Amino acid sequence: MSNTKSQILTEILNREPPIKELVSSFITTKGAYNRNHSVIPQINGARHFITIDGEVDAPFAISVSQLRNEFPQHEVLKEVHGVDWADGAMMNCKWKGPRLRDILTRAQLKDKNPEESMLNVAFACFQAPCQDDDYYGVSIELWRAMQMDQEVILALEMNDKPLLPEYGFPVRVVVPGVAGARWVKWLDRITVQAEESPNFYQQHDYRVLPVEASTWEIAEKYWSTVPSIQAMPVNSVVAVPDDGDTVKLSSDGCLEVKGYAVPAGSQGPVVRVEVSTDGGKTWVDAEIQDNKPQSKWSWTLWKVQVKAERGEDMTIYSRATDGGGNTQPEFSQWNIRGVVYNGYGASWNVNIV
Ligand SMILES: Nc1nc2c(c(=O)[nH]1)N[C@H]1C(S)=C(S)[C@@H](COP(=O)(O)O)O[C@H]1N2
Ligand SMILES: [Mo]
Repeated sequence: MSNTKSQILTEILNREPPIKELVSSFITTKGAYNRNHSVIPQINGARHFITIDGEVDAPFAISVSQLRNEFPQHEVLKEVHGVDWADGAMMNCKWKGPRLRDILTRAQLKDKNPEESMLNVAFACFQAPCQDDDYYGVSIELWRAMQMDQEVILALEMNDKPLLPEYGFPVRVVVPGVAGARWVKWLDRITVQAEESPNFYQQHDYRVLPVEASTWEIAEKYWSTVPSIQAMPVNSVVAVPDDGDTVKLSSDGCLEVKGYAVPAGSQGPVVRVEVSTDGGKTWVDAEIQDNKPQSKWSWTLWKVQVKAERGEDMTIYSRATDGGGNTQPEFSQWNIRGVVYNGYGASWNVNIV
């Protein structure tokens, strides 16, 4: 079975730090990965301003120190969640900065019912040309930015320290539960507008194309027919054992299996993780680790001692369910960009001796 997540997991496993290390701590202090479509700009934070404009009555520009000093600072725990999964869910981090809603409110939104608005909020970074466009731009829905419990912030800090250059210094967008592609780093401009961002990364990437879009040429006519990816689906990963590991059964015929799981959008936390060592015929509940601080956004570490048969090339599956009752399907549908795969988590080719 050619399966996007297995290929991508193979890729993850070649990265630093190894996935086993990653699941050994609840808060990731060292970034495991970094995803950019441009070089990493070096910005002088003392001179950096962002502009807020578009469908507002009082557009303004604001410095980073004003973002820190003139608005209450809000903290949220969430991993960046790349849509190609390999890029995602690799760092469970604390982010801190003003709420986007407070900044938009100061700009006096023209829409007087913004929590149910049909408008969009576009984010742009003009610091460096990107692979497929001359700047990086994406958007989210205005209602998401404005609803208090969505906790969208402009992060100035990551894990209690100023952002590092590679993570967006001096200011990046954090949209809990939403694809990492919308978390714009090195933020320059926020525009309230009717349309989604016109940028390549909103219009021609980060969308789940239908199966018929089987070549990039055919895909061209489908991009505008499907929604942009916003909230991410429930997912899980088997970290221990790894693909290709040889593991020994305990004297009572058990194997320790560990991993992590993430909820769909704002429907967390993950409430159940099941593991199967017989190809999905039978499932055993894993123990959900009670890590603090737990939030509806954060990932869940899990582990279980599960009875297993000895054998070569065994597969170990995981399946997560979140607070909204969303469960991973066995497979999720192929798409040319290979994004948002959320079929069962798996370790492949495990030798159980
Ligand atoms: N300015 C800018 N912001 C960006 C990107 C980019 O290329 N340029 N990449 C996005 C994508 S696709 C992802 S997955 C996340 C990755 O964030 P991280 O490097 O902090 O993990 O940043 C997003 N923000
Ligand atoms: Mo990404």
